This record gives sequence, structure tokens and C-alpha cells, in this order.
Amino acid sequence: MKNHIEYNAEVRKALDENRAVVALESTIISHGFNYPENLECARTCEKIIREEGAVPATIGIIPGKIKIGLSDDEIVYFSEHRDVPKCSRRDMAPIIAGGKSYGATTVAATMLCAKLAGISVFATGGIGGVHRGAQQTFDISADLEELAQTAVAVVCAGAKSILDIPLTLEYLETAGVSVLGYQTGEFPSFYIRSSGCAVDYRIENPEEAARIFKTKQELGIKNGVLITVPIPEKDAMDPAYISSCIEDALAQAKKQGIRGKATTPFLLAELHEKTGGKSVAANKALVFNNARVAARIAAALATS
Ligand code: PSU
Ligand code: MN
Repeated sequence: MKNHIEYNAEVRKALDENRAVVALESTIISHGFNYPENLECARTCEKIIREEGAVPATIGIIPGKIKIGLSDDEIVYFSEHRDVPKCSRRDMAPIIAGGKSYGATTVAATMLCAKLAGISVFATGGIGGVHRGAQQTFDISADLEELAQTAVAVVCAGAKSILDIPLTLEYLETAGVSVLGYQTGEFPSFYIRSSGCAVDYRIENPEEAARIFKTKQELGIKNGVLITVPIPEKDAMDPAYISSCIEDALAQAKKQGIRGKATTPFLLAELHEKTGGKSVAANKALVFNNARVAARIAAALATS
């Protein structure tokens, strides 16, 4: 049976030797930032993971297959082409079978690919979640369903308050996903460190995260673990300011009738524009911080 996966040599070797590997997504490259910040961000994440002694594996779809560990040229392609389709779980088979298109993998699709490749730790910025107004729109990110069924530890800065955070946490509770706070008791909300919502468990260091993930595996619990890391204090934005920008972005989305998979990229782009780049700086800082924490967790897992 075809497994549809191509590995870069460095990642393949690290996996064979049971060394620390950290997965990274490609939707954040094609749809999360503009060029050239997206390229700089993707390269810097890889560099940070290497500095910590782990191997980065940026994941995306190249024509006809999943690539585990995009080459630098491929990363350049994803950053220069904002028309690469955003690819979640439901898009994987059609895009790969079609054999022609690249695909920028979301958190959900990247988790799926990481699991297929035997990678346990994945760093990103923020996860998708339950959108505000989901009672009417049914807009709930496939990222949550993926966390419900795929055994990967996702390191993120929580979720943006473009989402309904209390409902997102309710969903994760129903799905049986352990939500951990890395040196915090509060679920972080991306640009700011707080959300007013508690996490299930506070952890203090990478070893604790690794121990929890390993225990979950030993117990045969098949779902993911969410490790939430607050943005570093010095990079956090002013809560009142960002919250008013988010309200504006949501109003704009409603006015323009933005729906479905376009919603999250639209809201991100609106925020980037409204804050005149301030949100981009914060976004980069938190992604880099998550990459570092994820590399340390992967290292702790590899030696446990
Ligand atoms: N949240 C962010 N930045 C992002 C995304 C989410 O702060 O780039 C991306 C991730 O790839 C995530 C996807 O998996 O958006 C969620 O999209 P949707 O809400 O359509 O499931
Ligand atoms: Mn959606």
C-alpha cells in the first residue's frame, strides 16, 4: 500500500535514531503572514528548533504527496504563493490524489501528517477553535476534532479571541483533550497572556509535559494534548487595544459575508492591517517562543 509520504533525509535519519523532531505547519506560511515575514518566520522557527538540538520538520503537501521536512526551496514556494490551498483533514485525499497541487497544511492536517510520520510534538501559533456565533454558523475548526483523535502534542499560545474561548475549552473537554498551561494556570489568548479561563493543569517544565504525553500513550489514550504557552511578557499586546481591533475585524468579516475556510485567514489579515504590523511582531514572537518550548519537550520525550 502506498503511504504517500516523502521525508527529507535529515528528518528521516533523526526519526530512525529516535532523536527529537518538531513538526511545523505550512498554513501559517501561506495564509498566516504576508511575504516576506512568512518566509522569515518559517526559517527562524527552524533555526530555533535546531539551536535547541532538535530537528525541524515543516510539513506541507507537494504535488502528489505529503512532504515531511520541506526543503528551503519548498518553504520559499509556500511563502511566495498565497494561493496554495489551505488544506485541512478533509482536503488531504483530494489534493494528494489530484497529484498537481501544493497544499498548505492547517493544524489539523499537520497533526494528521505528523502522526503518520511518527512525530509526536508540533509547534504552532494558535489553534483554530469554536468561532463566535458558532451557535448559528456551526463554524468549529477541524483542529478541535483532530485533537480529539490524533495523538500529537500541540504547542501553541492558546487561541485568539477572534474565537469563543470558553466554548473552545468546552469542546476540548468533551473531546477528552488535556489542556495544559506551561508556567500558567490560565489559558492564554495569543496576543495577550490571559483569557479569564483556567487550564486543566499547570505544568512548569518540558519534562513534565513529556511525562504527561508519555503516560497518555501508555494508557492507550489516542487523542492529542494541548500545551498552551503564554506569549512572553515583553511581547504581549495591550488587551483593550487588541480586543477593539478584534471587534472591528469581526464586524468587517460579517459585513463582507466571509465564511468557511476563508474566515480565519481573513480575520488574521484584517488584524495585521489594523494594528499596523504590531500584531505581526507579537505573532512572530509567540511562534518563536512556542518553537523553543516544543523543541525542549521533544528533547525530553526523546530521552524519556
Ligand atoms: N490561528 C492563528 N494563525 C493561523 C491559524 C490559526 O492564529 O495561521 C491557521 C492554522 O493553520 C489553523 C487554521 O489550523 O488557521 C484554522 O483554520 P480554520 O479556523 O478554518 O479551521
Ligand atoms: Mn471554520
